[in-house]
Amino acid sequence: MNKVFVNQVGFLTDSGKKAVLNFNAAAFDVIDDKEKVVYSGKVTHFGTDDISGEDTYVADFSEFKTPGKYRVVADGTKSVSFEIADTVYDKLMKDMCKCFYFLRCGDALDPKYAGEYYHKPCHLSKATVYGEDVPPVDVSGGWHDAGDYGRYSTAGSVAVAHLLYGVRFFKHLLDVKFDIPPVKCDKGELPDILAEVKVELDFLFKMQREDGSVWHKVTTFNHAPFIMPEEDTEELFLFNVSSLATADIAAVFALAYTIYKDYDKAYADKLLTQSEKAYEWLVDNPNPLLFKNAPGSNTGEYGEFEDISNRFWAASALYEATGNKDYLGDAALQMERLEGFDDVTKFKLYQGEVLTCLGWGDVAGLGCLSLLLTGQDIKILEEVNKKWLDEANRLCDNGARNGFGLVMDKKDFIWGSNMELLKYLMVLTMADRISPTDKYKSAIYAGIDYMLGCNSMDTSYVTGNGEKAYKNPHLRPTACDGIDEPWPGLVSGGPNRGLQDERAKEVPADSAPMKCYLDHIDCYSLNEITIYWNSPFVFVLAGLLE
Ligand code: G3I
Ligand code: 9MR
Ligand code: ZN
Repeated sequence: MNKVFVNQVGFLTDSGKKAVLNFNAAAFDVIDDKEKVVYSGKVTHFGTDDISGEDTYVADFSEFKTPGKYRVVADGTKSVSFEIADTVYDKLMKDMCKCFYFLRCGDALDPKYAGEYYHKPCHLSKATVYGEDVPPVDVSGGWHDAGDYGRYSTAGSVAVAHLLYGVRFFKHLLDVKFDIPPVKCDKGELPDILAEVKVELDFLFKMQREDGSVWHKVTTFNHAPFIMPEEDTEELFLFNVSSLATADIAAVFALAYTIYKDYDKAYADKLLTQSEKAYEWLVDNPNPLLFKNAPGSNTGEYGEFEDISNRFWAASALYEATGNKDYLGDAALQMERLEGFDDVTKFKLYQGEVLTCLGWGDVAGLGCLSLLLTGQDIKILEEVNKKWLDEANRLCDNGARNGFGLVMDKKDFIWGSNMELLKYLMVLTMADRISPTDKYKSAIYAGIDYMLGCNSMDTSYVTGNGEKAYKNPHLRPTACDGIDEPWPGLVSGGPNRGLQDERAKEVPADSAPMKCYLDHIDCYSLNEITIYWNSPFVFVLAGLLE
């Protein structure tokens, strides 16, 4: 079927603008909402590739800059409508940030802020410490991780990190208002983004034990069925301490300290104290304490193969926060260890340069963001700059291999592929700060276009944003709140060649990577949502709007 794929939200006036056609057309027009032709151009044949499953033709209208509502039309086939405006992403940003509020656990969501998506208080009972004969612990609060109701220390830390690095690099994030309950601070009220992040930080404090170490997760023994959060009253368990979780919170508390100190001195001091406490535990416990699910338990594992990248992140973040050279020495040491592994693929969960990995499973890239924040002339930064630019160039080479200009490789279409892309866009965003070039900018535009509908599924992967936005996230409240539409701003995991759930088997096995997707609520391996899939998009969009 003939299709015109386009970013369904739209474009900034000055950004690159294109639609991708899966058929040949002599020419294309951009028409306004009264069907008047406002721009015409010729399409360029790109051809086939190994990710999209389409023979593509590109319609570029970057030079058209007049704000308004438009469609692209070619040989009678019309795209969905989209907008050109400098405010075009305002709603998207607000929606994506507000999702964290909707995912809050513990105290009820207030109908005043949550509207019809309100739910009652949940998961307030104390949690049993698995395998230990000690009194149960209050770890209420934070955000539900995803479509499930688990709360996981590493995943939570990484989501917070994307948001807070976003704040550090792109100050205007502090001005985004998304209608959540106000929180007082020394200076009056916290900016919304900091008020929301504080909810998760407060929870992470509770996940830290007296000795500084951190429980890996708190969940029921097995995933709840499709019920509202307040109906999920099964026993909660705190599962084992891991050095992964301990290092990640050491890092994220140090990062948070650098921001909250300008708003709430006492809170910031507590962040730094607890960060250092976690770090001391790591120093006293140099051997990796990884994580495996307890036998028979099926909630998220978030297993990693090494904790070097986590220790590197912690040391880098603490160095940036305190200026203490001991941490810099540790960071350099961990970086050396990380690069010294002879078989990198054995322990890496993602494709690409390990020092640029920014997901829950490989966090060395987050450490590099802290080093980049120092802006200092330090030796390891040379290495970081080089690795980040090399990676950005590798990504641009990928982008040149398909008509969508998408920087992804076939191998990136794994569970949560949209995060693989968003991580790459974070790398390109930083590369463009280190060494600005149009090549990086075009790759970022192409990635955002892909997320918002310019892909061979013709689907926007953010709910409520785009005429053909997906509507059926694997998300328990959405599955059972009786409301037709999910709340807006949820980023889907996206296409996954692994097709790792029962329903996903309905996708033809020979589908192109970009088409290994189904907008079905059962599809947790293709269409779940998580806090750490929303958070990198907030970072990338903040960078774009800077
Ligand atoms: O590392 C390998 C890579 O070498 C290989 O090429 C590729 C192809 O299969 O797979 C890579 O591993 C994948 C791994 O994630 C790393 O990204 C696995 O296939 C994939 O199954 C695994 O998926 C994770 C999934 O849990 C299952 O463990 C997702 O990343 C992770 O986001 C997801 O997290 C869940 C939580 O457990 C529970 N809460 C919801 C959340 C989102 O679905
Ligand atoms: O809903 C769960 C989702 O959040 C997880 O990502 C996924 C993998 O851990 O598991 C989902 O829960 C399924 C469970 O694992 C097996 N029974 C069906 C559940 C979904 O309805
Ligand atoms: Zn809850």
